[in-house]
Amino acid sequence: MLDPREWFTEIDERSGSALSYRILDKLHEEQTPFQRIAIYETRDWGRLMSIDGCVMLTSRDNFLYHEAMAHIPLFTHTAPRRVVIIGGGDCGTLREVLKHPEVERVVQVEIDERVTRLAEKHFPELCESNGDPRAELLFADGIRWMAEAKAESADVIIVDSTDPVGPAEGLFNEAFYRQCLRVLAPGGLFVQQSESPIAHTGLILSIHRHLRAAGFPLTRSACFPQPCYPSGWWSLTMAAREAQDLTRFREDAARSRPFPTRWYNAEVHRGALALPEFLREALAAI
Ligand code: AG3
Repeated sequence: MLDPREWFTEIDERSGSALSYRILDKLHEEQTPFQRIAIYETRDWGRLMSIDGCVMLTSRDNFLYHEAMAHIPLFTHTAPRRVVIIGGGDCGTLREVLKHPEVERVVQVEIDERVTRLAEKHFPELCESNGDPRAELLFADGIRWMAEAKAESADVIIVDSTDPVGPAEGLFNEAFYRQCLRVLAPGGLFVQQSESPIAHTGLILSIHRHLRAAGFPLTRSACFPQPCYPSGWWSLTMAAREAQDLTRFREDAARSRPFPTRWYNAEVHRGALALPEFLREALAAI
């Protein structure tokens, strides 16, 4: 029997499942005013950050999630210049967004400065673009920030949050989505991490319902692998300010992108948009 202290386990009560990593060391743990953050050295997945017992990322596989969250919306938008990231404190999404040369300004609004400070220390590769003059890192409540933001001031809003419990709960409802719609400029696109297609299907459906109720005419989910999250399979959900076909994207630009990626390419983008039958049926019925 292995010493249980040598394993980090995330228990996902919602789906009645758990996920474990062999760990070598706990590098840090602290309670911030918002949440409990821990950093581990794993044996096989590099470093791992957890928040309130939930895996946020590992060094080895975070590129899947971060590339999906940045490149799918940015190649779907026809001319993404002004980007807002809500959450995203580890800066992995920010780094991918800044790879797009047409992006002129990115404002990231993270509620908990400690997430960023710990990422700078333990995941420096994710923070390597934080000094980019196009990026502004704010530490504030994203819900309040959005309510006070200027109308039509963003082309893309990316919500890179924790699960819809605790500080992130208010990022998954109609009131927040209404503010996002107001802040989006014509042609604008909203995207949110929307949990597991198989383990949290009901949540995905409710995100679509609330987005439509808030006035977004079109919504679309995409699925991608993410081994370190419950079920190993994850999703993002996009919503367009105007009725625009969200299965279309700047495919030529995606093919000739002037930056390296490890997951994203035009083919996986198209593949991620293909909905599994159970999800397609469930979404058709909302
Ligand atoms: N994204 C965290 C997604 C939610 C993970 N949920 C879980 N493990 N139960 C934020 C971190 C990546 N920037």
